[in-house]
Amino acid sequence: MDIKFLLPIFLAASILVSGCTSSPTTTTTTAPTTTIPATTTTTATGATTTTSSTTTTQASVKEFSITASQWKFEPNTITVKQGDTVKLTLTSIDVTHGVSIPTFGVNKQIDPGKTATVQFVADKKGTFTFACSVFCGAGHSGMTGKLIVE
Ligand SMILES: [Cu+2]
Repeated sequence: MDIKFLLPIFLAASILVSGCTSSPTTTTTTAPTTTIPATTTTTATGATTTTSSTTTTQASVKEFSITASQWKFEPNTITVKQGDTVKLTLTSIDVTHGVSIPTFGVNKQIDPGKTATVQFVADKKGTFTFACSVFCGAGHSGMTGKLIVE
């Protein structure tokens, strides 16, 4: 084998290698923000707003401070108007309690010495029981209150 014969091959090979490595196209692949169109499922019936009460109920924010202790809520009855945004500020003066109002998707733990807040829209009329959702002793099952939405 002659060196003159090998040289062009070597050169060609080195160009190829350098050609590949010298241009590192650093494409920073940022994840394309695929905006998934919100599938708005419109009800076939066409949303007909129900129950237009004769008295124009002014929806407002109703705030309540509730103290939880073994084994009661104080106050244990709260009354709001349908459509009101209900804001509950809950404190426990002894052990860990909780508050659960399943109809409105409320379930919050109330740690002693801490303030827990929950907010929901009382969009359904009726009398709903709220209950302690964290076992807190012998009287736990009777630790309930009433939410009246009129
Ligand atoms: Cu409890």
